[in-house]
Amino acid sequence: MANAYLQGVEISASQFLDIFHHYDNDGNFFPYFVDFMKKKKHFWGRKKILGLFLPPALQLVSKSLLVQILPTEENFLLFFRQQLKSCAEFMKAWRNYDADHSGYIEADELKNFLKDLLQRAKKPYDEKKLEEYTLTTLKIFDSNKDGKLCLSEMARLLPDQENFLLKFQGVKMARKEFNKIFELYDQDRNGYMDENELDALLKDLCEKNNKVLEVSKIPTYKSAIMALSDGGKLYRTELALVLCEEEM
Ligand SMILES: [Ca+2]
Ligand SMILES: [Ca+2]
Ligand SMILES: [Ca+2]
Repeated sequence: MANAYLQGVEISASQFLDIFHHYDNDGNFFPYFVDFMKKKKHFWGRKKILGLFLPPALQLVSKSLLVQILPTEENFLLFFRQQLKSCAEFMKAWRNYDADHSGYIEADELKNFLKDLLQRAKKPYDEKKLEEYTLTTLKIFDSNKDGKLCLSEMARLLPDQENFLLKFQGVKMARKEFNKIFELYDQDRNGYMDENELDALLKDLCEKNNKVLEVSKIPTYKSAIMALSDGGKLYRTELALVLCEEEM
C-alpha cells in the first residue's frame, strides 16, 4: 500500500539516500522527511503529501521500508533478495566475487557482482548505470564507510528467516579465541575443516548459545558456511568471516 502513495515520484535510489542521510542526523528520520516533503509541496504534489500523513503506520517507517518503496527499477534490496534466495546461494556468491580473497567485496568486485546480477535478471544497463548502481549499493551497505563491504554489512540482503548471518553476529569471538577453536575442531589437523568437523563445532556452538542459535537449523547453517569452502575444504580465513570479530 505504501508504494501506491509514492508512485510516480521519480527519484533515483542514489538521490533518495542523499536525502535520507541529510535529514537523518539523529536517526529520527521521519519528522525530517515530512518537513522535507512539506517544503517541496509544489513539486511533490499535495495528494502525495496527504498520502504520507494519512496512514499512521507510516510513522513507523524505517529505512528498509523506505528503500522498499523506491521505484522498482531502483529497488536494490528487493532486487538482490529476488536474486539470492537462500543463504547458501548468498555465501557462494560472496566467495565467487571476493576474487582476491581479501574477506571484503571492494568496489571493482562489487561492480562485477552487480553486472552479473543484472545480466541474470535480464535487466538492461550501460556502463554509466553500472557505476551508479555500484556507488549506490556502497552507500546503502557500507555502514562503517571504509569503501568496501564485509560479510556482516551485506547480511541484510538476506530475508529475515534466512538470516543466519545476523544471528552469528551474536556469537562472534576475538581472533585469539577463534584460532583456538579452529585448531580444536580441525581434529585431523590438516589445516581445514571438513563437513563433519564443522558439524561438531556448530553443535557445540548451538548448545552454548542456545538463546541465539537453533539446533534444528544446523543443516542450514552448515550448508551456508560450507558454501564458502573450497570444494569442501573450509579454511580458517573463510570461517573467520562468520565467526571472528572484525579487527579494528
Ligand atoms: Ca576482495
Ligand atoms: Ca565497510
Ligand atoms: Ca580437518
